Amino acid sequence: MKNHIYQQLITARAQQKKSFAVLIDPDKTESRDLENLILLGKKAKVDYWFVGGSLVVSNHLEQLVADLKTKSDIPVILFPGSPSQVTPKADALLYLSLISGRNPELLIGQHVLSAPAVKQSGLEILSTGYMVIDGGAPTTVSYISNAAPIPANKNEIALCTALAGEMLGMKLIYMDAGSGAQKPIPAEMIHTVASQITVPLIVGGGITTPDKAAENCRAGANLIVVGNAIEKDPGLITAIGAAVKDSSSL
Ligand code: 1GP
Repeated sequence: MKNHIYQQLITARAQQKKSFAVLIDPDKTESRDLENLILLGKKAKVDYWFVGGSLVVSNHLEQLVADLKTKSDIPVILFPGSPSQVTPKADALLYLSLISGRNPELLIGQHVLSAPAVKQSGLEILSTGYMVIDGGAPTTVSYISNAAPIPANKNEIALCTALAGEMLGMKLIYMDAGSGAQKPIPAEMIHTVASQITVPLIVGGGITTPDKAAENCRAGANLIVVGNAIEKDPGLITAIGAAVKDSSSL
């Protein structure tokens, strides 16, 4: 089984290098915007493209992944809201189990149904303990998942959830306030979790400024994900990318 990207993440964590992923929602990206995004992403040394969304209505996910693969050499990691968002054209798949929720379908049910197709895809599988943190207002992920997010001030719940995920064998923990969250995850919660787990920590949701990205890195995030803010202002890739890289080895 491939584990190239996981090795990269582990090495970066060991060397205290911070990574930056740009989330591209297939529903919100036209091909002319994509050219510009790719250009900016290459210049900013973006580490990964994440592709997916809680709800993808269009059917051009595959084409989007194919375009990213031909026009850039930045690895493409699928961040699927459902099994229909799996394509072998990508490099890896965040195999998400919603461990902050109590919806059995998103903990294991969908995985059972899609396991043969996922295995056949040949993608690098990154088992991920996915934790949704309250971002101040309902987001698509909190609504679609039909599962309560972890309250933003309950650091101990976040910690115990992440520890349980790690001990169950998950290779990554992803703390997400949800796309377009009003409030990103508090640095204190990130620090509480990051200081106790030993697997790479992904943090996203509602990050709109380079300062917030840097603060999250200092708090212990290993990989920062930004989607919405870059959709609105693609130029932010440069500043956020620099802030993340500058936070390495701090
Ligand atoms: C959402 O973590 C990602 O799942 C990114 O969130 O779109 O708010 O940056 P934003």
